[in-house]
Amino acid sequence: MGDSGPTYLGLDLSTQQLKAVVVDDQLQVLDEAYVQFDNDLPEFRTYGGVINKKESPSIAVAPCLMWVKALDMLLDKLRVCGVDFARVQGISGCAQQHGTVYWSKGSRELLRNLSPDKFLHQQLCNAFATNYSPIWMDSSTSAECEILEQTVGGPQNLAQITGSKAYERFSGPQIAKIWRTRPDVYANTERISLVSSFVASLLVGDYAPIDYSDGSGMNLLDIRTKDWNDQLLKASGPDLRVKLGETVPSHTNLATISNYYVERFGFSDQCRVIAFTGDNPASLIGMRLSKDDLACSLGTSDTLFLWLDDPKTLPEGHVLCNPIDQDAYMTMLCFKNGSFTRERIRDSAAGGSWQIFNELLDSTPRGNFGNIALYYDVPEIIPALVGDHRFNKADDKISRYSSKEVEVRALVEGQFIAKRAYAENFGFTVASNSRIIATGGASANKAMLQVLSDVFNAPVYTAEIANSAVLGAAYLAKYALHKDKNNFKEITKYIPEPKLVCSPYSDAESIYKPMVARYRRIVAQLLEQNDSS
Ligand code: 5FX
Repeated sequence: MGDSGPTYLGLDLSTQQLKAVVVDDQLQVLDEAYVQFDNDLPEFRTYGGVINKKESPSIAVAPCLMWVKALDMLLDKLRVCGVDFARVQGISGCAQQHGTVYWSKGSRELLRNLSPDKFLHQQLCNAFATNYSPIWMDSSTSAECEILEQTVGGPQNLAQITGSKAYERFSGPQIAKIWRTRPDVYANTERISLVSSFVASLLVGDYAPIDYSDGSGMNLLDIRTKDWNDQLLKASGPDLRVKLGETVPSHTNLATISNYYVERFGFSDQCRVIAFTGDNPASLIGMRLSKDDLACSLGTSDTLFLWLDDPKTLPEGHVLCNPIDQDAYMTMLCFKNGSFTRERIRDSAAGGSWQIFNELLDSTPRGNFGNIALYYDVPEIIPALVGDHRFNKADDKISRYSSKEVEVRALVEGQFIAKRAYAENFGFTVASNSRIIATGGASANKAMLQVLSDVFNAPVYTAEIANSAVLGAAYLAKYALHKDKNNFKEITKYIPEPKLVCSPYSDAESIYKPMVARYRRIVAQLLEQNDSS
């Protein structure tokens, strides 16, 4: 194949940067580049890629023209790296979920007539009905959440239809807020894109459709029929069906790349653009999660990903359409108290040393002498609790443990027992071939992964996939172009398998199964106390 075989380009427009990865036909990474918004585009004055106003901290927006400018810059960076764009057969991408872009009237014509002689941002500076796109960190739409839930008879019904109860960051409430508070912006909007379909639009030179998976993060899409729910559309703004356009499977081969990129960067005029999706569905692809696996990302916040054959309605957590298998689903469970909470206990119990933390962890037996605890620095999403809650063997609530090692194990076991309980609620059970795939910063800590393995009674694997979302986008590009001949497994067969790091001890299930049941009772009690206080 040498230097002349086909390549695929994956993009990821995340909160802080726009990333690119070029892979060869065997999906091995050839080149990578990124544009960091704060440093590379200081004129937009973002902090972490976001603009927050002091006077209204719940509002979080990003300048969409910054994202436009970043695309030209990124392609220029790749060219400087020596990327031969003529070899790129397919491009796909992903983006931070939930953010919305409001194209102004007449913008479709601008997109269709992009001139290769000018930068994109020069040509699209008047293309937006609002220059500031609300993003996933915005939490200013409580009123709209309430309206959407009431429209369909409550949060449970909304979750049943769209896969999630109303969340302030979700696009439906965000669109409804624009309609309610800035009717002129709404009226001047020709098309609403998600951040993902917005980048795809720039590449095809036309409005690109929203894919089912990213569309599941809107509180507007019926995840079973894959069509917009008319009641919810009506509650979010007039003529919204037209403004949102049709929805498509995530692996849809959309169109050839716009002539702008052929002339300006030397892409082939045959290069295909595949639908873009959300960063979380793209991560599921990048991790190559199979049906019986569970992915556990241990970072600032911890996230679990599961493959679901059928959607399940639960009060918390998100069910999204699966980006690879059109008939399947995925679930995403976010836990806010991840590494900061682990670091707090490391600092208080182990003087800030991970090595001492691990020694303390290893010096206590599985089950921690019957002690069980929950630690939440910030209000947790699931369960909705805050503060530290320590219990002894007799289930009495106590204010502290007598030893540091008990405190350390209580933290780690408590975090993983919670994950098992909520994964089980979504139907996860360990099968003989199940793997727990650990990613994120804390997945380098073997002592902690041993506890993860014991709590789930399943082997834990790690994969060196720091950039699972952008890689997932590149894999999606190849998959979409070859799915008629090969399934996803065959297409990704060259990628090294995750490495086995820990296996459960033989007594693990007898210890942790009862602890999961105890955890459920404790949480129910704490929630009940909160309700009555
Ligand atoms: C998921 O629901 C989220 O809000 C975040 O993970 C964003 O997708 C981050 F980009």
